[in-house]
Amino acid sequence: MSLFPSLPLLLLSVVAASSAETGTCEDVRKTCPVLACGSPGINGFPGKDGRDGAKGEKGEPGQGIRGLQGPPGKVGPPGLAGSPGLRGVPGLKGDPGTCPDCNSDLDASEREALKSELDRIKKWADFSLGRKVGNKIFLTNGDKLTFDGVKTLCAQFQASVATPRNAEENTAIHNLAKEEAFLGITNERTEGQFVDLTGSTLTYTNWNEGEPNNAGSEEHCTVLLKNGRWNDIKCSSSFLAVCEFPA
Ligand SMILES: [Ca+2]
Ligand SMILES: [Ca+2]
Repeated sequence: MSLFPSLPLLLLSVVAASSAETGTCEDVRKTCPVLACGSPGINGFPGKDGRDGAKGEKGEPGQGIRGLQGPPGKVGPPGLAGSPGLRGVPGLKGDPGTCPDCNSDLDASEREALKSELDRIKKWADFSLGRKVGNKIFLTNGDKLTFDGVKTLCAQFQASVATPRNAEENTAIHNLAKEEAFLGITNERTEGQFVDLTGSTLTYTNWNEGEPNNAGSEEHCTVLLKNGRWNDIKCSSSFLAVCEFPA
């Protein structure tokens, strides 16, 4: 008999030694007695992801604790301007102002000296040029102007066209004017109704005989004649300018 076992016996010995390692291999060996069982293989890679499923129904509101309020959002754009408010009540009366050029710093003696000087100048004017009656003084510069021209001239000196309110003032103008002179009396606004330059109805008149006659339907101004009486005349004619100033 040989010292070495036969080949079939050797294979059976190897299979018997490894038969206790796995049940699966044993099961396989039952169907194939000559198959040698090895170690289990390693796991393969995971398969690809499946397709997304259908969208589920909306869930019920949660029951958890409400979170804290977030920070304020950004400031929005400015709105449209509102309507003006009601007028406020008047403020309190302010303090008296100052006027550096008003000579308010003149003392009593200086003011008295100025007043005396002014009175003296008025007397010069009265003596040399005009005629003072009551609180008026009538002056002329000798110009002959239309009625509008006389009004403008007098206004430049804060005066008005000479307008006699009584016989004494009429005489004063007559003595001053050596020529026919315009008076501040017209019916430019309403024919037949002579008024003074403030629009007031006359309380004294001294019309010449037959006047006012509105000759040619164009006599709407008044001139003092050389006899001291009045005549209505065209305003566009030129006569002596006499102004009256407060005295
Ligand atoms: Ca007239
Ligand atoms: Ca006339």
